Amino acid sequence: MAGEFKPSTIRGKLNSTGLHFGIVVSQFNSFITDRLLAGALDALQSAGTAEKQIEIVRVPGSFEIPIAAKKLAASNRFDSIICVGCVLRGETSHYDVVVSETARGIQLAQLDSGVPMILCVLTCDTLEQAINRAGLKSGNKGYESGLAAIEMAHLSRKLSKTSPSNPIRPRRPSRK
Ligand code: INI
Repeated sequence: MAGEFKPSTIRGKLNSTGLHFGIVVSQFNSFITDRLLAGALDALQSAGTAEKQIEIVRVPGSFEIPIAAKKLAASNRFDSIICVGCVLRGETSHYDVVVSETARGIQLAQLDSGVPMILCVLTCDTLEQAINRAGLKSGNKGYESGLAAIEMAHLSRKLSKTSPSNPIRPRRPSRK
């Protein structure tokens, strides 16, 4: 019988000592985004994060989140950034544009900067759905995002240390 098959696994811890977090919050649908923000802060505080480890930036709408998140990342002061917004489907196709460009912008910002960004942007058909996902029935997406921000901050540090472009051990020369 083969022995136990246990490849090494890298994962982030849920302890925020020494980490700094940026939170970008859209003011559009603030009734919802304020609840998401409260959930994220709750998660960060439960993990021992102090106020001075967190900076909050408010933007007009979700569409403006990516530029603010990218600028925060460029400051090199943050280990991860939580992007908080709520887009509700209206009568026009504006919803689709805001949803896709916000998600795309956040993804580009994290890939360009290398700073993990957590997508806490609700995209819902109705206000009721959004209320449920902001703490009423289906948990609080903000809380989940706070935990994800801590985990990704750790993971990102670990992966940077072990990345082939920044090896902790020199790679073995390949055999010819
Ligand atoms: N912004 C949101 O965050 N949620 C919405 O539901 C929304 N709707 O429906 O229009 C919204 N629009 C504003 C947009 O994000 C920009 O702030 C605006 O277009 C100015 O660039």
